[in-house]
Amino acid sequence: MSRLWHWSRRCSRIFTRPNSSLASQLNSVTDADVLHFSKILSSPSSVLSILPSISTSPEELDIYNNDWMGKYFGKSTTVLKPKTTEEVSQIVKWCNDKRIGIVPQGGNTGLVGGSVPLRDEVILSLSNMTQVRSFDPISGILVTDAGCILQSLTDYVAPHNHIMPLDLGAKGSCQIGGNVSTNAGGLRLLRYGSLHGSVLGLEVVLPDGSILDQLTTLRKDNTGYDLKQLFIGAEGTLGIITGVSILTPPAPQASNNVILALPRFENVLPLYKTVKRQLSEILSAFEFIDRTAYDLAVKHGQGRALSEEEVEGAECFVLVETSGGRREHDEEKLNDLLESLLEAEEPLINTGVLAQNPAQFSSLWALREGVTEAVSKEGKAYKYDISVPLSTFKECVDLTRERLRSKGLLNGDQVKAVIGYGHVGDGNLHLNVIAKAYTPEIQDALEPFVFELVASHRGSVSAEHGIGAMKTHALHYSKDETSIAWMKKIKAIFDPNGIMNPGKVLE
Ligand code: FAD
Ligand code: 2HG
Ligand code: ZN
Repeated sequence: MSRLWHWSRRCSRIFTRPNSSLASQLNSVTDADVLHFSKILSSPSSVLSILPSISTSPEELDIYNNDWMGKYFGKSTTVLKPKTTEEVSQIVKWCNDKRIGIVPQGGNTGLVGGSVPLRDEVILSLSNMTQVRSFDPISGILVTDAGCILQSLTDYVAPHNHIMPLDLGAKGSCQIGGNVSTNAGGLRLLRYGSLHGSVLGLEVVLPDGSILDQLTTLRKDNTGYDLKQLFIGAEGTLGIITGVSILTPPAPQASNNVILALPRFENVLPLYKTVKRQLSEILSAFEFIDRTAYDLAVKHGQGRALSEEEVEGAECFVLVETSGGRREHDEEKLNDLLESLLEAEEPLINTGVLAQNPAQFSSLWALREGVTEAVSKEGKAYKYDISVPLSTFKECVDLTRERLRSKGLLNGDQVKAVIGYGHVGDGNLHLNVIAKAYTPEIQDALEPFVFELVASHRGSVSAEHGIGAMKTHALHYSKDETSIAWMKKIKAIFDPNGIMNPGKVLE
């Protein structure tokens, strides 16, 4: 507990508080509320509370109150883990009547402080809602509880030769409801598009406790407004997603990948153009890692490290994945690509290392997916998840580094490294500043600097991780006044009492 107050005094911008007038009118959970929740929930282990009637130890609540990065934290006294939509509905109805704030929580892997309370809101964890409701192996449509972990769904559909339309480094912990609520992008977006396309239906408990049943399995349904789209990416501010209907694509017959070492960042764009042209329909991912990010991943033991010779003179790396229908055909295309790249008069790459077997395939991916983990082992990360023109990726990283240098912060004692990596195919750069600790000086050097930089390119301050608690004050850099005003009206219609994830997304 002392850490929380220590931080709240020293660094108020990180310990964000909900500041809307509605949020300040919300009530704390009382012991009478906890007794009521215990009656709603079928299993006694579904209620964790430090209040007298349950007396859970405060340490047991730590994992729910603290986020994945160790950056955001709340002081919730009570965590509820319902097993059914009906239980969720009854909890929400009670909270709405009593004006108690609710934070929906999935796998708590979010990177913008959206999944933990800002004060003492109730945490409603979906982790006990883990039933697959149906799967149609012909259409590939999966209907599932929102609390299912992404990896377990991938394992569930695999024997039917299907895959989930999204994949991300947090797949072992994040839940499908969390993925939908953040409109997670990840490593397959280039091929399978965003969740706005692959989610067919949702079941949502609305802030008054009513259940919106839009859990359709129809591919086509043009009957009026498509309400489910509002909840995709709403970060739990409009309701609690309890069920998801999602289209799973057939597993590709053949997948391959290659890591390419580039002498200069400037080669990334022409390389992307060449790769798209030559691989055309079998290209499924084109991911970028700068040299510092690569070195960090290797330092912290993520994935397959290239030999010293292979990385010599490389300024950055690109991971290319192919997914297609016939192995020989795809391998031939990939080999032709590599040959032409290496034999070009002015080669865009220094070298390319092709996975030779499934273990190497996974290991190359682990290197890319492992950057976030490596960053967290190296220090405390300030994460900017931005959409900017591809040609400006390096400039954004370099200008941020220079900014920190000019403030005298780029030294091992404060900022350790500034790195860039991300999804080139989606125009999404992950700009990470790795510090020894979160401090107000670094925060002030970075913001609004980074947001202004993004706005100068007409980019987005959140390409895929969302707004959460981190960027409520920065929404206007990417959305105009009219858009924000309409978002607020929509929030007020669904949640007039402001109980759903207060202080997140909208100020
Ligand atoms: P949580 O973190 O628990 O919650 C996230 C938000 O959704 C919160 O606002 C929460 O209130 C809300 N929420 C959760 N469940 C529900 C629900 N059922 N109903 C309503 N609201 C809900 N993100 C990407 O987009 N692409 C990536 O490639 C990617 N890679 C990552 C790699 C690592 C190692 C880590 C740690 C994170 C990564 N993320 C990535 C971020 C994060 O994993 C995603 O945002 C993920 O979708 C969050 O899912 P979750 O279940 O952990 O949700
Ligand atoms: C990724 O693409 C994730 O690896 C995480 O979106 C990015 O940690 C980050 O900044
Ligand atoms: Zn990402």
